[in-house]
Amino acid sequence: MDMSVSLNQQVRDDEALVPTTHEELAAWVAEVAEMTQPADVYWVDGSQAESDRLTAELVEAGTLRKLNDDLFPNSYAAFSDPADVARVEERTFICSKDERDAGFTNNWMDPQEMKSILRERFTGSMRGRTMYVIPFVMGPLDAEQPQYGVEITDSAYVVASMRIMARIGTGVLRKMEAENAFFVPALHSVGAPLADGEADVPWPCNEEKWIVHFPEERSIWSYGSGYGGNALLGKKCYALRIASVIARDEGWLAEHMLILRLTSPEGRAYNIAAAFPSACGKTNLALLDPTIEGWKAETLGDDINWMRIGKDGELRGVNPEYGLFGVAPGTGWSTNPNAMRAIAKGNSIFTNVALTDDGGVWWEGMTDEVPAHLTDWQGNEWTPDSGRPAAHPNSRFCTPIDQIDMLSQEYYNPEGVEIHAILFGGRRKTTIPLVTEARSWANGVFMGSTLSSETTAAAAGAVGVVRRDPMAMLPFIGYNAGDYLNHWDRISGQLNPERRPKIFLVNWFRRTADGGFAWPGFGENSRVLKWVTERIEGGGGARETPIGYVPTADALDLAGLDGFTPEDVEAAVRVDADEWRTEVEDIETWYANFGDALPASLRDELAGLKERFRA
Ligand code: GTP
Ligand code: SPV
Ligand code: MN
Repeated sequence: MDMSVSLNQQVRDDEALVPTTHEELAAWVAEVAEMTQPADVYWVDGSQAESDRLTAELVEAGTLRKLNDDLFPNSYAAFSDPADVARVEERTFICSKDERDAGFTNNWMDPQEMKSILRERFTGSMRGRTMYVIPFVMGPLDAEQPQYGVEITDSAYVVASMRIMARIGTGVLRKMEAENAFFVPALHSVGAPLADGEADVPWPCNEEKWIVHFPEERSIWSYGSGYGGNALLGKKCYALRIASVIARDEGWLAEHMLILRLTSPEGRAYNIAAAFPSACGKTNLALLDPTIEGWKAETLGDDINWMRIGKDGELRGVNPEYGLFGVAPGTGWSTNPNAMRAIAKGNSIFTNVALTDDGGVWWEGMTDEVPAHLTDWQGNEWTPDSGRPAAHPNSRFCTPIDQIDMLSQEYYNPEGVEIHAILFGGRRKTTIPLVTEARSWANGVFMGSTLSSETTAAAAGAVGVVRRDPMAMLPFIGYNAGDYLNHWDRISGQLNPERRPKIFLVNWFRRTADGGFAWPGFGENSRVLKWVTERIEGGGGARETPIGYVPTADALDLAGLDGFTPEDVEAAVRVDADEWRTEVEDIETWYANFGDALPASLRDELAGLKERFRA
């Protein structure tokens, strides 16, 4: 195919356009260039020199602000369009051929119809911009079956961020070529073409946004947004929505989970995976600073966990990401010193945080002392009595994962680690105890499938509304949610019963009558995890309740936790029958959505729960 004639005059030459021997990739890149009509096509090699050049260009364009090197070396701040600050679930689609395969939790449109809408939007959408081609791999490149992707984007901010979040560049491309491997084509445009001579804005985007997945093709088309999960397509779009479909077909699990290794003073290591909805504490738990004597924590992952069944029937988890895209507000020297140390090493991109007068960044909760003067995320003067947050509630830090001092060496292991416990957790002011151990594996899957949480600023829309969020995957299941629960059920059946992880439900966000948190959280969560490990070993004081086992008042190690008493533990783990009867009704309503697709084991679990509250 000769595309030189149909391409914009400014495309350098055919050489620049096809620097790959991977024929499908070359053809796709040519096809996209023909449709989007960029001024230039550039293949991202992933090098430091290239990154320096791109960030310099972004500074020149006003997209990035270089921070003071003495405070945050080699780091930058970006400020988005105020209407482009979070994932847009209303604009996210799963376009399976059959509507049934998208299920009730997803927006759906016929793939042909969607393609024709998208082709129209993408036609000429990159005019006046450079089209970047980013080869990447999710998970280690030396995995048995590396999970390749190629993102095409017209945003250099996306390139710079993808370089932190995923393994990218020429090394990946060469291996992909050598294997003539399948890759997920992930197409992204901010949807803001530039006319000849038209000046650019710091954060180009389009009012109209489309975040679209074609599960059968395993392809992604994202239009109109430059933000996080909408634009860094290796993350939620690939590693959760598309990967969940691949996982369904291949017999594994792609989950919205952190992975933490906790080692006891006796040297016993436990790998704990935890699924919490967006902005509900994954990164914080993944970087836990234990407050109990002699316990050591190591990070394996903070947002995504791909789990396969090992040769002995054990569940093994791998973090496919390469960086952290963490919620900034609430991340501070007292709550999360490990994250702060990683950030302080630099090489980070901050989005929608506030700027300090000395060229650093700040956000609510970073330091106990609030700066007297800041420039807020929208560029306005800010003082403590401005009456509004300085940083956007969903402002983020994007930082290489290897800057975490507590990163486990096992992070690099392509085989992953055996998972010993799974926690499901949400943000609930009432009803849900601090920690509950499932009565059985099936009861644990029930806990996951009925998980609920108050919505947060991580997605556009109302904040603080309780919704069901199965396995914290509600916005990320790339197929029918009923099939997803059946897939969990099927995987369960393939696990060695002796090696099946124990499952727990946690809630760091329960409130007391006076409105405060019922549990101090953060590093103190190590006390809850200690009890979890004791339960794994068959110990740990526990009391049976209708919903599962909760710690007895004296079973949580409270040594050194001043002012927190066993009575407070009792209040934090209380199961209120009235609250739970309402909860059970709500679960029944939730389950009704699944119709016949609900696994029988979960139906039985609900019946059992209802019965126990009746008794
Ligand atoms: P995503 O990156 O959106 O998936 O979020 P996440 O699940 O990684 O959440 P993160 O750890 O960034 O925490 C989100 C917010 O919850 C931050 O403001 C934290 O300060 C707060 N938070 C995290 N853990 C705790 C806790 O144990 N107790 C309390 N009270 N707040 C917490
Ligand atoms: C989440 O919302 O779960 C995130 C942030 O981790 S984003 O990358 O925007 O999806
Ligand atoms: Mn997340």
